[in-house]
Amino acid sequence: MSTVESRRRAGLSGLAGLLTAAAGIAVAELLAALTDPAAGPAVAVGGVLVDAAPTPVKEFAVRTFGTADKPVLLGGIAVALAAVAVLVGLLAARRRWFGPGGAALFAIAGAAAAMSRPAAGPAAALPSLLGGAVTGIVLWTLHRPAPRPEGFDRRAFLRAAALVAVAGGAAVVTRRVRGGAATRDREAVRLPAPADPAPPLPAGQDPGFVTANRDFYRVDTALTVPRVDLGAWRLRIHGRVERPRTFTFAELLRRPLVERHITLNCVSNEVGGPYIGTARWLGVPLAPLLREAGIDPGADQVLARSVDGMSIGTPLGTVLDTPDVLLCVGMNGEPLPLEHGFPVRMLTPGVYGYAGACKWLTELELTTFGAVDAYWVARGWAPRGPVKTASRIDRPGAFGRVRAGSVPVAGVAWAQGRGIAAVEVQVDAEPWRRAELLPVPSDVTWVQWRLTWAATPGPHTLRVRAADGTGAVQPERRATPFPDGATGWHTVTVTVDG
Ligand SMILES: Nc1nc2c(c(=O)[nH]1)N[C@H]1C(S)=C(S)[C@@H](COP(=O)(O)O)O[C@H]1N2
Ligand SMILES: [Mo]
Repeated sequence: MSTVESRRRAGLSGLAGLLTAAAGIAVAELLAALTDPAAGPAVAVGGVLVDAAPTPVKEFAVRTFGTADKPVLLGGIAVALAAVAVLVGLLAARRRWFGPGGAALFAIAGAAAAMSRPAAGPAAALPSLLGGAVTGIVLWTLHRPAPRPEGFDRRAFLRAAALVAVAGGAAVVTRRVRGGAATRDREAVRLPAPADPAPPLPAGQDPGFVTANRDFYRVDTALTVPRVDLGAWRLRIHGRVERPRTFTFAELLRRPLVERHITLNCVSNEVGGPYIGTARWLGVPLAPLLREAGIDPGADQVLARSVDGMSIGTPLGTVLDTPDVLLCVGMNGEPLPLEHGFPVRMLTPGVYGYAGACKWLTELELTTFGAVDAYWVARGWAPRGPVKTASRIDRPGAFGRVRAGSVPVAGVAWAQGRGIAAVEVQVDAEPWRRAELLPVPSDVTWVQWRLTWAATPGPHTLRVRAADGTGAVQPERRATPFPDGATGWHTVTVTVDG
């Protein structure tokens, strides 16, 4: 055989590996879309990797890719899978058994991943096993020993290509249709008026005080947004309570609802980072619900669990003593967006999201910190996550250019629960200057601040620091987010043109 010919055959064998793997995955994803979307091999393997990733890797992913971390991970899996599929194709051309053998290994890995996912039963293995069988059988028939001019069965090749197109297309359509059901459920929700509406925002605020839902940051481990079937959804309160209870969504909506402006932020936010937002939340106060269930005095942790297997533990004392710890059903006048936890999420003012804001909530278990480590705590983050006092310069932007003269400097500062007493800004080595604080509705929101700077030409460095309601000034010392939140003064460098 000529070199050209053997190269051509190797190319075709590699392509056959790729194509048959794609056919298998398409069939697996179609079966998953029809039965249990979480059992699809791509999302299941991705989910296992997310949960298994060491904390520094997760931190790196959130820091580097932000909300795009999920597409980046899924893309990485696809590239790795493609490389192995090509390899299996090449090996199968030499030894026919390598095809089904390689496919079986993949099927087992996908099945194991799917079965290990939260709320998965043995049936979760089926999509991967079926997909593996398809890949194995097609590879086997492709490499029929009968000599053919192309080196393998051309008709089987075309059939595999057709299978990829049909099954893949059907899987995408099925997912869309099923996903659409959650969207329709959400659109059909009519939120009752709050029994206790949010106090009106004081006059004189900047428009950016409330973050629009579409601009609100998103941080979670869910590779695909959980789509909850509202009719089947229940919230269970159990554990160390005298009277365990279960609520439907309609039952929750019948309770008196409270509406508040509350700022939520992520422990992974770097100094100056974007993972913070303020919304007008509508929800059921949690403390009375727990009291009605009869709290066992031995409990000290409220462990929230979600449909996607997340667990988030909040100190029981914080839940009982903080006003307005809510089971949220509404965000800025709408039902919760799917990405932000539809139908119900928890919100604990003054506590970072990882320790107080479980999305897609299904369960609240009263337990102890001694008995259960929640998801992030098991990964080394602090068990309790009180928000640290912080501040950020939003204008001028980092490395921005401004014209000499009067330059507006503005930003936000937050210390939910303690409130912000003062914000100061320093230009280069000049004395610190007090910023003006815009009015706020309560001490659980961020505070907008501003001052005017007489900017002179040249490069300048601006720094900001805040003092909370107790008078404590945020520490200058830089700390990374892990394990209990970043510290340090946000600093930006700007160039002033003459
Ligand atoms: N189910 C679930 N809830 C979750 C998370 C998650 O990964 N899964 N992440 C938490 C974290 S770390 C934060 S900061 C907030 C972010 O809420 P948002 O995405 O609505 O802004 O959700 C919290 N609730
Ligand atoms: Mo977070």
